[in-house]
Amino acid sequence: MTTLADKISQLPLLSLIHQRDGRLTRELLQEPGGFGLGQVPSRLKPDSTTNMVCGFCSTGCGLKIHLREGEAVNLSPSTDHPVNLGMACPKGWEALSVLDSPDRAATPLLRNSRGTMEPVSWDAAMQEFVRRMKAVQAEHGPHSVAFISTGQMPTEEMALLGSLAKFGMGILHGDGNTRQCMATSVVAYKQAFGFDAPPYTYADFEESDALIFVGSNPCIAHPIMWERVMRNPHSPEIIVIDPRMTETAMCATQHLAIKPKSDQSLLYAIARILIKNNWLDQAFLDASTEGFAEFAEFVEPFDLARAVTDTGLQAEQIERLAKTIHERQRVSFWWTMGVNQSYQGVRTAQAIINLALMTGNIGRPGTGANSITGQCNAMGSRLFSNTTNLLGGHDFTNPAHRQKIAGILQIDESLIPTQNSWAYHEIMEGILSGKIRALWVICTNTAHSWINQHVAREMLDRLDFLVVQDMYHTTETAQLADMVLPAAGWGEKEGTFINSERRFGVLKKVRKAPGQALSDFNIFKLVSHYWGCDSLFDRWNAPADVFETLKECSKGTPCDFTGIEDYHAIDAQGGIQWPCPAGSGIPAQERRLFADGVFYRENGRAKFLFEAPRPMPEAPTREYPFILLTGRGSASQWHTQTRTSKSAVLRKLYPEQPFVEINPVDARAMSIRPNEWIDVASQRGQMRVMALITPAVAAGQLFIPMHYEATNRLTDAVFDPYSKQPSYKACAVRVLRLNS
Ligand SMILES: Nc1nc2c(c(=O)[nH]1)N[C@H]1C(S)=C(S)[C@@H](COP(=O)(O)OP(=O)(O)OC[C@H]3O[C@@H](n4cnc5c(=O)[nH]c(N)nc54)[C@H](O)[C@@H]3O)O[C@H]1N2
Ligand SMILES: Nc1nc2c(c(=O)[nH]1)N[C@H]1C(S)=C(S)[C@@H](COP(=O)(O)OP(=O)(O)OC[C@H]3O[C@@H](n4cnc5c(=O)[nH]c(N)nc54)[C@H](O)[C@@H]3O)O[C@H]1N2
Ligand code: SF4
Ligand SMILES: [Mo]
Repeated sequence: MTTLADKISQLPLLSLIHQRDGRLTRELLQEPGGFGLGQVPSRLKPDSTTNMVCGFCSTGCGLKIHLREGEAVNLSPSTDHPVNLGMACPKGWEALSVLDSPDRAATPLLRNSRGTMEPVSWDAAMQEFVRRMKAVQAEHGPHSVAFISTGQMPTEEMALLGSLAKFGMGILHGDGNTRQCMATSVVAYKQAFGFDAPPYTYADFEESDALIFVGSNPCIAHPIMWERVMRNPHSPEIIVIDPRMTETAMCATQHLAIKPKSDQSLLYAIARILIKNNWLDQAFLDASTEGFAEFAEFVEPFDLARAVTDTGLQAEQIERLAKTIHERQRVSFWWTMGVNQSYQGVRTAQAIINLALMTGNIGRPGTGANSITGQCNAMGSRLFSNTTNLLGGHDFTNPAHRQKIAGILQIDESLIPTQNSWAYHEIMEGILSGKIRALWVICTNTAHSWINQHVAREMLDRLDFLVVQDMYHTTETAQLADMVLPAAGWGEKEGTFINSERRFGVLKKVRKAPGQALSDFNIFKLVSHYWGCDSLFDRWNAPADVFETLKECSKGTPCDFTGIEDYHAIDAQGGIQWPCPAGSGIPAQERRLFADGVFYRENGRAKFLFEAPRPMPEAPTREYPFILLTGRGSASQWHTQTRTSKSAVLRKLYPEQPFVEINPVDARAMSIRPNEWIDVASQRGQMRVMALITPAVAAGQLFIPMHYEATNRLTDAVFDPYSKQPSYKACAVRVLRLNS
């Protein structure tokens, strides 16, 4: 039998590209930066090193790439990079090895009439792509085609995709996997501060004398941020608010193992204690905030007794935390997915922000209401992907903003949609209702990571045309696709990422992409060419050109980076944080926001926002008595594992079999033995897992990492009403023993 790999190897490499008008397509097959497939990058000397940022998590560690004849052969963490100071986690160390894998997508693939995937030329793929997308639009209207993008591509690629889709292809609905991750923080910050602006710098990890982590497990998810905490010389209190005894909680001085989704009750009770004792920064409240009196009135009923009932904590634990916040001089609050991925995530995040505001813990070293981002370029996606907002944090519904962006891009203003896109779940539901008929999925793995997979798969199956653009042709989503477009990955292309502390870092091409895989940038350029809208993007021949345009878009906004000259300037500085307006001189290496107490809202004040907590949408019942928590399982696994499972080193560092953490009390009650295979079932699906008996999870709760394909068969598709972020972290499940 001829395998797909055989067929790919039989394809002549470049001759399959039909030179429609010669010049353009040939150029697109040359990677930006002046070197083509198989050639050595001209400006990198052989047998030298070069620096770039890591492409996994949002920490943005600097990696020194060792080159032989211009090709990366090894890497080590950069010792002079301000983020990681010579450290890297296992994923960073293995970043190059995951690129070499037999399942890399090396040529476009098209599903044939027998239902199997056939390698085809770029020309055939592009013609088919355009023919079918346009046919869907002709039959069902322009908005029946949608796209889903990512927080893991360079900013310039996201901006090109968002602009191509929305200004060139007439697509209205496009969202990113950042909806699964960051949407809550975006909305929380916008409402409270007036702009999506995480205020901190990593030096704050070292300068705090109390760090409070809410729903955040940096030991596993952000190991190098955690290393920065470990360097803190101030004997800080480390407080972890997490239902589980996580690796981070084990290192904490206070662990508040709250009942899942009771954070608001706890945070409001703490606010009430601070108010009752007058442990407030009145001067800051008067000068820089709005709505405190209403907030003080609102928290009145959230007394200690109520908090004890709601959270399952002891009164002394809650009082001790309030006292710590009062007594310590530099208190920083950090939150991640335990807050964001909730049906009431926005108000929970704002309950954290409120504590920082009322105690004046913002704008000073070692303080802040700090959302930690997730993916390497989550921040780039939040500001420049043209999905939830118009390039540079602008608003699609604002005529002045549309005019500004149209002017900068030199395009007709009427090409810019005047409405916002549907959110991810609305796009998915649109498939179910027949309004969305074709979907283009770029750099994300919907058929594993989206909530409630049973329904998600059904939705993807209904599409007339599903295109997946990925590094690997084996992802769960690629296997459902009608067409796979082979993409270059980290290390095989250029651009910039923005990390969690708003720092731009540079990505470089130090490896050839396999076969005919192209950078996403060049795939988007090819699409624009075949679609017939390439004149819109005439000025964008390489990522650096987009960077220049985005700079202009950012002018006058809070994320203004007009002062960053080019990629070389970013490199020379070890990354540059926004804001960095032109004329501001060479920026300091570590900068935080709001040092002047002025926020981005019109009146310059931060706003207190609050709302009564709501009951868990799917509370445990007699039939489904456990609460299932999901999240990151180990520092060596990345999400849906398309990348990390390709490294033999990383594979040794994590349990290959899906497992569930279960408390010894529950295990004993059901006579479950260690490592026994059991089934965990929710109302929506079932999953076979190995029992890991551990007191790290409380009785009545279970934890399953998100890295296994079946985890999201269990989760419940409910969403925060403001951010529309999925509530991945809590649903009701039961345990079934196999042989009982
Ligand atoms: N190794 C590794 N690192 C990663 C990633 C990865 O896949 N692997 N992914 C990256 C990405 S995109 C992201 S978004 C981040 C995520 O980083 P984190 O948010 O730190 O990781 P999670 O494990 O998803 O969730 C954090 C914690 O929330 C807790 N939690 C659940 N429910 C509640 C609740 O109701 N209240 C509170 N207070 N806590 C709760 C869980 O027990 C869990 O320990 O990690 C990034 N880093
Ligand atoms: N149950 C549960 N589910 C969750 C979560 C949870 O905590 N619990 N967390 C959610 C969160 S926070 C997140 S961020 C999502 C992550 O979910 P996904 O985004 O689906 O996860 P990844 O595995 O990172 O998928 C990225 C895909 O892009 C491909 N890729 C990598 N680099 C490139 C590139 O440069 N170009 C192209 N075209 N493709 C590339 C990879 O091969 C991979 O298939 O999962 C969410 N799902
Ligand atoms: S901590 Fe994050 S950015 Fe740093 S090496 Fe690990 S995955 Fe890469
Ligand atoms: Mo994420």
